[in-house]
Amino acid sequence: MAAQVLGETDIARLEEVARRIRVAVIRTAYHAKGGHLGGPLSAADLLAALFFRVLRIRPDEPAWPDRDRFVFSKGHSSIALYAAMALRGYFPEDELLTFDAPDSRLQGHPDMTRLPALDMSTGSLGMGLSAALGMALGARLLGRELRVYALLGDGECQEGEVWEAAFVASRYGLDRLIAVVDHNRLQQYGWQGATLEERLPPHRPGELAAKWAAFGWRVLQADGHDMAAIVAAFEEAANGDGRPTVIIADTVKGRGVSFMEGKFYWHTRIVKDEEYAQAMAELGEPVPAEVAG
Ligand SMILES: Cc1ncc(C[n+]2csc(CCOP(=O)(O)OP(=O)(O)O)c2C)c(N)n1
Ligand SMILES: [Mg+2]
Repeated sequence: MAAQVLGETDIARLEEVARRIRVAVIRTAYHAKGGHLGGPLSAADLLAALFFRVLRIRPDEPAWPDRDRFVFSKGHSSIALYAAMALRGYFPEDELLTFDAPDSRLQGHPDMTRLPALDMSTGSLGMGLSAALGMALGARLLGRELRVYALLGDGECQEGEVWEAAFVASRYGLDRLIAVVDHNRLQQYGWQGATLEERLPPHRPGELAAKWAAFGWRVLQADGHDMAAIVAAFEEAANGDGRPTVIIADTVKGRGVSFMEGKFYWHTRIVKDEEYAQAMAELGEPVPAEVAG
């Protein structure tokens, strides 16, 4: 596929989608009085690009057999996935406020038995790439020209099953399988660093790229908050060279809300009224009257 020219308006449109995903993440977690924040915010730009540019999908026909498949392997960040799906038209945005309620389709971790538009249930870290691998093999067997994308966390890449799937994918030369790693250098707790607030990253610098390459994958790297760079990486990834491709996206956990950025303890936390107001202001969203003052 020839690279498509991406104009400034396209980039601005995708950036606005990412901003709206972040707003929805904060609003949803605030109303649910719980939920993850750091990981959803780091993945917002990647999800905007995927759902509004990269994935060949039909929200009004979710079971379209030739759709690209998407496995959101870092399922704990489901709020951002649901926000992207709502904005793309899979279900009304208001439904986001049912997040994590017992009878909601939007469970704390994505459940495809509740929300059939999902290609996979996730939440137990490490398993998503294996499912994506199976989908890519199945598509090849059926002669379907679709691609399979899987979004993983960098902490998740400590799971052994990730590497079992990685080795099998390259052994089969599945070049329509594309993994993306949200490389925000933090996990839930991790190993303590110099101070109580600091945490060591799950991988040493450069280690993640070297590992994927050693497992036979083509490795692309991109700034995961630079929309033009993200789209360019996805376009390059679509030109298969006989190997599966991983895009290592450099991101910041909590991106977009100053007091959450780079702080491991914002992985999951209750958002207080004043924090909600500040986060909305920073995201350029009118501060809701009920918490403004
Ligand atoms: C198998 C498994 N072990 C532990 C957890 C609990 N858990 C949820 S999120 C998380 C940290 C994930 O870190 P990372 O993959 O880097 O995600 P991100 O930084 O994008 O939030 C952990 C340990 C889990 N969901 N699954
Ligand atoms: Mg991480």
